[in-house]
Amino acid sequence: MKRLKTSAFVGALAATGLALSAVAAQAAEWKAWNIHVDGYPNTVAMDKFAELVAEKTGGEITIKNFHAGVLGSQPDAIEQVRAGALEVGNFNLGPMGPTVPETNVVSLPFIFKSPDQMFRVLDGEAGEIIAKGMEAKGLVPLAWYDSGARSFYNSKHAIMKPDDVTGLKVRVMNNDLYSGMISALGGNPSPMAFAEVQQALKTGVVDGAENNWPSFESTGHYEVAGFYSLSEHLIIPECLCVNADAWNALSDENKAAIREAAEESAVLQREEWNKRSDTSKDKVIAAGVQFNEIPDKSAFQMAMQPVYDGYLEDNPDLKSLVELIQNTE
Ligand code: GTR
Repeated sequence: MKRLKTSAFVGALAATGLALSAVAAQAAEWKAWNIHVDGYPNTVAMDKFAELVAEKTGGEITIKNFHAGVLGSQPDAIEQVRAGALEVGNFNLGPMGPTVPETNVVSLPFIFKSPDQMFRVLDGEAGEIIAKGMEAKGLVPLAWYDSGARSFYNSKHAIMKPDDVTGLKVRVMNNDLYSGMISALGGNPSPMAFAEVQQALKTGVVDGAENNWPSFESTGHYEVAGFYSLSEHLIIPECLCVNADAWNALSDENKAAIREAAEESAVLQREEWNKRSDTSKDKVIAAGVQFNEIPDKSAFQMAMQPVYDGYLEDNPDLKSLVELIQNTE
């Protein structure tokens, strides 16, 4: 039997005299976590996602977005979506690494050649392995968002070679791989939540951090860290994820509708991302940030060998996944 949309369903129930309270069980409101502020590509895309989900499920599922990290830090939010306290999250795969070893592969510095190659990887077999790893831990990825490439910035000096990182206190996301990455360059890693970085830069608790252009700009970090050096050492995908139990409880019709909504939101996110990367870069340079390219990144890449060795020692069975990514054109 074809499923009825909510309004028709309510009408049918009323006609048969059933209690309306039974209807409430059919409709669900999902809470969604997002770290970014208004106008950020991911925020725009999540608002679109909410709009499309309501439309495409005929109001059976609605999404309430909580932007700007008001529901807490990213590592906590990942656990909350896994536990079902929240249903949806737009997560960077970086802070997910400690929970889902398969996702950690994307946190190996320089593993991707470009964001385009990253999306080709995600659309192929490696993407399936990563998605399965997430599902096994209670997170279903619906679509992949762009987050460009991350580069180093700091308040002291331009970075041209690994030695320039020596002695710098650098904020990293919560993941031992990133601490290992900074240590391998001779810096002092400081794992910290995103929301705390601005203050830590201001007070000198850290000298620098690393992120893409839009986050460097949207957080105001550029106001206190005036050197941005284009290392592009990490290209990390982000997912629009849903709690596995909430997902599995859906009808096939609603699953298809929500996946379609997620994919459409990802198309919008990637368009917005490209625009915002340019405007953010222009804005911070106009504000006086000294920006430098690093023409030869091979010394940085070579310095990352201990990070790869450590990862493969801990996860010998994921060697083929690393190679699969490295061999993807
Ligand atoms: C941003 C990313 C966020 C968060 C943040 C960070 O680029 O979109 O999800 O991971 O970086 O550095 O904590």
